Amino acid sequence: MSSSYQKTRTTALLATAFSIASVSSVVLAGPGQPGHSHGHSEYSAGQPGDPKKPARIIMVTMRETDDGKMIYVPNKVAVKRGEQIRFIITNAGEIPHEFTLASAEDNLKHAEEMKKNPEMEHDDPNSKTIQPKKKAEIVWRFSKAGAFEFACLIPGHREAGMVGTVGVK
Ligand SMILES: [Cu+2]
Repeated sequence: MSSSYQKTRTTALLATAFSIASVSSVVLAGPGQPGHSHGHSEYSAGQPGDPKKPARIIMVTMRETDDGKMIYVPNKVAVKRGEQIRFIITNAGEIPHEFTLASAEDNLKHAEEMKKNPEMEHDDPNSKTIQPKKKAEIVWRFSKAGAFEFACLIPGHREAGMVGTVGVK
């Protein structure tokens, strides 16, 4: 009798402790992700995708050219609103490059910040720095219609041609 009472009591205490723990972890986690080093709380080009859901694959290659340009191939992508894309990005060049998916306005602001900190590397849901001969993936849901872009914000690279457009209809 008394051991059965004891067991019930322990279970109730554990349940209470568990619910307190889960409530406080929700509070601690807060509303957004801290992820981005420049304090953006939202992404301008849609939202991070869900790797478990279907996605159309788009392969993008980055490289330098013999005449001094830096390019993405392709540099133009068309997407349907709501579509999820898995970008598989290869750096086929000789130097590091990045792929940052955002509005042109955000990318230009971000590029200004990178001039102060050119060695900055990105590993965010919408932005990857990729070393020569390496690959990275971005799974992205284009939840908003509009014109967006992917660009390399390493100083001088966007100006050398490293910008591509994404049209979302
Ligand atoms: Cu670059």
